[in-house]
Amino acid sequence: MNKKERLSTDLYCITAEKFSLGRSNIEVVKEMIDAGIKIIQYREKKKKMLYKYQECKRLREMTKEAGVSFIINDDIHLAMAIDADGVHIGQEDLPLEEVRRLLGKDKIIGLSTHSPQEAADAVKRGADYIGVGPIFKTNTKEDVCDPVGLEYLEYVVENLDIPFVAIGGIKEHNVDQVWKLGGRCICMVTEIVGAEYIKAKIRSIREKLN
Ligand code: TZP
Ligand code: MG
Repeated sequence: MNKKERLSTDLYCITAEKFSLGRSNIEVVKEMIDAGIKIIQYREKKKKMLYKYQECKRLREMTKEAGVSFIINDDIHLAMAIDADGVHIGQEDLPLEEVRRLLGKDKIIGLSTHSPQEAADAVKRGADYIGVGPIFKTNTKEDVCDPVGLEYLEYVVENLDIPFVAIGGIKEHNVDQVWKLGGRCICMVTEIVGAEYIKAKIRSIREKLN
């Protein structure tokens, strides 16, 4: 599968152990894989590097075996060390060009964007996909900016030809608003990792998309 094919999937999941109701990332990712999720990002801001490395080694094995793309948030070294499929960076991380130089052309690089200007810039600089958000208000991310709203998503759908992931405050009850506008890859963090039954939650969200 090429990069574009790997990015054309309905749900993009992100780990957040703090919201996972006492379950480990290993347990949560296993549920996601069992539910048929095809792309998972490891995002843990507060853990020590050695811990993250060991956890990601295991997650890399699990995702590889299942044919699931595994993306690391922010940390290029960690991504390289475990041979992740790619990284997701923000506007204030290492510049995309440097990340590309370090990871090579075959790895997936995602960049968070919050405006048409940032999105156009991401396309020009060779991002493989962009994050579009936060669509709605969210408390999951620290120092998050104000919601960009559905207007920005609509702009991306209508004007850009790049895979994108809609993120931020998306829940089962409002996912139809995002889907209706053409958000074809959707990320929900707490709605999924914080669900009592993750597989049932994913099934139920998917029913809303059909
Ligand atoms: N980037 C933009 S919003 C966000 C990230 C990582 C957090 C989204 O979390 P939730 O729980 O789906 O609102
Ligand atoms: Mg970041």
